[in-house]
Amino acid sequence: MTAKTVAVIGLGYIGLPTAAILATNGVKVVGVDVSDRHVDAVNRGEVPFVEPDLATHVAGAVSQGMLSAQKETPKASTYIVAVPTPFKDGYEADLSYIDAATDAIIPQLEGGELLILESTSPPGATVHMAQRVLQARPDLSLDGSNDRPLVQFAHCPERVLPGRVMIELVTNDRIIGGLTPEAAERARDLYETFCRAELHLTDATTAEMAKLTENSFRDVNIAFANELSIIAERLEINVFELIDLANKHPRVNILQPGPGVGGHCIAVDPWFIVSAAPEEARLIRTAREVNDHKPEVVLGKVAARADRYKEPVIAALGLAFKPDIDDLRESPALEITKQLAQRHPEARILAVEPNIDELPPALNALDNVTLEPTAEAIRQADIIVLLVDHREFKHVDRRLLAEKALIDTRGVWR
Ligand code: SAJ
Repeated sequence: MTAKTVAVIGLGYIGLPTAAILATNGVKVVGVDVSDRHVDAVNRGEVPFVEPDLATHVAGAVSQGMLSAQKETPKASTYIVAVPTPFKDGYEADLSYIDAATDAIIPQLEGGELLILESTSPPGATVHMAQRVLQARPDLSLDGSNDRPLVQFAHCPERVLPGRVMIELVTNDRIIGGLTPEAAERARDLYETFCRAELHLTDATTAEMAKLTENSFRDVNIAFANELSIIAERLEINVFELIDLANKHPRVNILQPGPGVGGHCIAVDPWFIVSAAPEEARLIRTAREVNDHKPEVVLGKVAARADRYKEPVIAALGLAFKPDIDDLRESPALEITKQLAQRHPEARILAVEPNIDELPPALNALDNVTLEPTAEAIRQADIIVLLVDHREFKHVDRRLLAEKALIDTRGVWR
């Protein structure tokens, strides 16, 4: 076994940056991924997706021989598992990727290894991983008892914001939850090689819940803002002004309403808490429901305007799940645009997304949707629905909006 090799399982949005930053800080890293595209890209010193500064780290680490990638799980002293944890029907977490990664590690274990779960996980996932290993390998133990060699487990959730990953990996505090205190200390020694902020040690289940709690806090706060937007509509006042004013209070900090909550974290993670404690997690569940209902509210507002035209031209500004990125995953803006096209076959839908070059398959299959530049869509539209607060939309000449029916879900043009 290579004494100090770290194997990072999953070379995606979290695994690859973590592998690269360890490697550029003197740790020998082998990255593992099921995708040939990811493995080949990394071995060429390239990055298979966009993230500022990541390419420089990967290229440097590969050229110095500190980082390589392969499809097989190698022997290593530490394993970091950073694979997806989506949810299944009924919002229960799907641990099949974690299980598959664990099953590939099991035959490589010789005793003395540390397994770190980084994937956002439901409470109990690290214990589940340890049980899976120990069931398959009764020759190993968590505490070295009965002369059985030790295998250690920790959960160290990532908390980095896409677009700022290489900065936040270094500057964000980290939570490290060990199944034993020794496992947490050993994981801390590894993360200390690149993390300059504080490392907080706890148990694994608290660490799992801390990550879910952070994203649920944000989801509940956004749900509050979204509910206020619906109340404000009824009262015929401007919700963005309302929130600005309430936030002048020193102890009030309300987030912004929008067309719904997207992405693969905040719209997913709260369900892991609900699924773990369905009776108790009432507020967290309601927040999810409020945010998931918001696209329907926006569609209702557009329908009320569209009914006044025989063949309305509707510009949908923005498809991404948040501003100034090209990520369309779980995007309410994309879903609203698709629903507009399906529910209003008589309408022409002009989709605008400055960060992509072609329509995604979900829209390309529809006859009445085209991808248009911002100015052209605004020029042609009867109705404009602003769905994402991209920089480009903030700078639109307001005179071009006169005489158009406007639905500004982000308060960009108020
Ligand atoms: N949103 C609003 N109103 C707001 C803020 C956000 O409607 O005031 C919407 C956005 O438009 C977007 C969604 O929420 O659709 C999520 O965006 P986000 O910027 O809040 O969060 P993510 O999903 O990009 O990243 C989050 C971060 N978590 C927190 O800020 C607590 C990040 O630090 C985590 O690492 C990431 O989830 C993750 O991987 O879990």
